[in-house]
Amino acid sequence: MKRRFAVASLSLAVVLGLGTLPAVAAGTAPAAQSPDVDVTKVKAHLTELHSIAGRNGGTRRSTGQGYRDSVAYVKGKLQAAGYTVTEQPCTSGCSSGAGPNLIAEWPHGDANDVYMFGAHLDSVSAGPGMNDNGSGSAALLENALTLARQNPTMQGRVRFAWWTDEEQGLNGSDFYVRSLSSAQRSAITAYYNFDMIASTNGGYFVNHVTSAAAAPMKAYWDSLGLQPEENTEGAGRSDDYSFEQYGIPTSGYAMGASARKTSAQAAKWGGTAGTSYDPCYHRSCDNLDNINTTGLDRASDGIAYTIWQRAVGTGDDGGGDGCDTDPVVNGGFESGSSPWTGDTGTIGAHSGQSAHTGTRFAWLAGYGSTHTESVAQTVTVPAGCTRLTYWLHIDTDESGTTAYDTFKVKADGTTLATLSNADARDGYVQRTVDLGAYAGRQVALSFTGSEDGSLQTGFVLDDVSLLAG
Ligand code: DTR
Ligand code: ZN
Ligand code: ZN
Repeated sequence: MKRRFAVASLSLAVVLGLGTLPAVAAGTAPAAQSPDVDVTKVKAHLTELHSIAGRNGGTRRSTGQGYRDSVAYVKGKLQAAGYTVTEQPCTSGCSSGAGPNLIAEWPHGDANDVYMFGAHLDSVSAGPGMNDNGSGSAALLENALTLARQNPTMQGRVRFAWWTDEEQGLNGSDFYVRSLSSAQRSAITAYYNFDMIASTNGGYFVNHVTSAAAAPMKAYWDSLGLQPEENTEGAGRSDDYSFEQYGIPTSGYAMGASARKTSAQAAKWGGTAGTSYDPCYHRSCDNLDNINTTGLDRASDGIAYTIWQRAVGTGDDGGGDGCDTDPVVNGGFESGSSPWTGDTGTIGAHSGQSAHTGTRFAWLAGYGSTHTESVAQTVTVPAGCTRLTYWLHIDTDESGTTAYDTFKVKADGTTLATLSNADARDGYVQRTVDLGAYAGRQVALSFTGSEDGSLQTGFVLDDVSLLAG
C-alpha cells in the first residue's frame, strides 16, 4: 500500500526561473551562441601529431606506435577535460595489430539523443597524415575541449570518436557501429565526419549537403558566403559510410583529396584549377606545410556551430525540424498539474518514490488492490517531432513473467505501448514510442496504470517529451 504526501510546491515563478530569463519574442527560440574555436590551438594539436609521427618513422599508420601515441595524446587531453573516454580495441575486421578506436562522451544531455562527431586518427604508411587526417582529428579535439570549457546546459548528448584503421577500409568505424546494440544505434540521431578539412587547394564540401542532418553544417558555411557543394569525391570513402549503412543520418565537412579542382570551383573559391585539392594526398609531403589554415578554421568553427545548434539546450534542437519547442507541456510534472487531466492527484513529490529529474512525477497505481489511474494531455504533433519519450520506473511486489498489472500508453484511445509488472526493475528506464502516424495531428496522449486485486505495482512516470524523430 502506498501513501502519498505531496511536499509543499514551489511557486510556479520560482520553478520556471521567471524574472531571470531574458525576454524572448513569442515563438522564437533563443539562438544558442556558438563559440569561436581557436585555430591556433587546433594547429598546436597538429604539431603534436606531427612530432609523434617524427618519432615513429614518419607515420601514424594504424598498426604502428605512431598511431598508439596519437591515441594517448588525444585521450590525455580529453580525460583532463572531464570526458568519459573509452579505448575500444578493434577485435574484428581491422588490420592485424591495429590500435583501438577512441570514444569520448560528454556525459550530459539526453543519452537517447546522441550527436556523434568522428574523424580517423590513422595516417597511411607513406607520411604523417597532417591533412589526412590530422586536420579532422585536431579540429574535433579542440571542439571537445571548447565544449568542456564552456560547459553549456546540454539538451542532446555529444560523443566524439577517433577511428582506427580507416585507411585500410573504414575498419575501426565499421567495427564500432557493428558492436552497438540496435537500441544504441537508434539513440544516435546523427553522425558527422571530418576527413581532410585543410586541403591546400581545397573546396568547401558538405556530405549529403541537402539533408536535414547537414543543415547546420551548410548554414554555417553559407553564412561565410562559401557556397558549399556536395562531397561527391568522398562519398562512401570515409567513416560516415559505416553509419550510413545502418541508416543513421550522416553529414560532415571535407576539402577534397586527389580529385582536381574545376575552373568553376577555382573561380568561386580561389586556388588552382586542374590541380588536386590536396597535391600531397597519401604522400610523405602531407606534413605541417600541407595545411590550409583558413579552411581548417572555417571547418572548426562550423563544427562548434553544429554542436551548439543540435545538442546545446536552448529549447531549440537546431535541426530546423519543427521540433523547437516541446509540444508536451509540463512533461516533467514540476509545474503543478496543468495541462494534465485525469487522476492529477497522482502528480506530485510523493514520498516513497523519487523523480527522474526535479522533484515531482506521476505515480500511477501501486495500491495492491484493484485500481486504475491515468494522466492525459492533448498535444499537436509537429511533423518533425514524432518521437515520444518518457521515463518510467516500475516498482512491483509481483514476481514472475505474467502480466498482472499493466501500464499503457495510448493515443486517442489506441494502445501504442504496454508494459507490466514483468518489466519491473530498479530505477527509471527511458521508453520511446513512435508517433509518426500522428504527424500534423492533434492527439490525446494518455498514460494508464492498472492493477489487479493483489500485490502492488506502481508505475512512476516522469519527463514525458516529444523529440525530433
Ligand atoms: N577516406 C579518405 C578518402 C577520400 C577520398 N576522397 C575524399 C574526399 C574527401 C574526404 C575524404 C576522401 C582517405 O582517408 O583517404
Ligand atoms: Zn582520410
Ligand atoms: Zn587517406
